[in-house]
Amino acid sequence: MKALPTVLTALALAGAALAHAYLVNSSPAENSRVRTLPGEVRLGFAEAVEVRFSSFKVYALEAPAEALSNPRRLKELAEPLVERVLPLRGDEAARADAGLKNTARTTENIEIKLKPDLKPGAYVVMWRVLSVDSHTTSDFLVFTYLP
Ligand SMILES: [Cu+2]
Repeated sequence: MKALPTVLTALALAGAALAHAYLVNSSPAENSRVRTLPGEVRLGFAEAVEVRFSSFKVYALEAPAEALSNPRRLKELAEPLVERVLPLRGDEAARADAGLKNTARTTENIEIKLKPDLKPGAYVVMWRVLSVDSHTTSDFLVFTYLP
């Protein structure tokens, strides 16, 4: 029975890790193809995020045509872009999004407006969120818009 406290500690730590604001759902879904561009991207997080201290962006992803049906390749292409542009400020003109619809200070459900008339291709939705438990989480997802 000596191992029990260790197991319980491990479970407690796992519970703390799970409390982070990780993504639980999105629309468009990760790696999905949409034929019609929605007006906004929706992200659902496991716990509420502090909207003002979080960052959400959508960027078009430069990708060769043959990569558009290859999620792994798109993810590889997206990684350096996310690293480069997620920390940027004042990059509104380069982005495919037009800011957040959200007005509440904290929420689990983020709505990112998309600019109208976006071109077909791959898009990266990226975020760095501060959750209400004070943890920061960063991630991204890719979807393709191919009418
Ligand atoms: Cu957390």
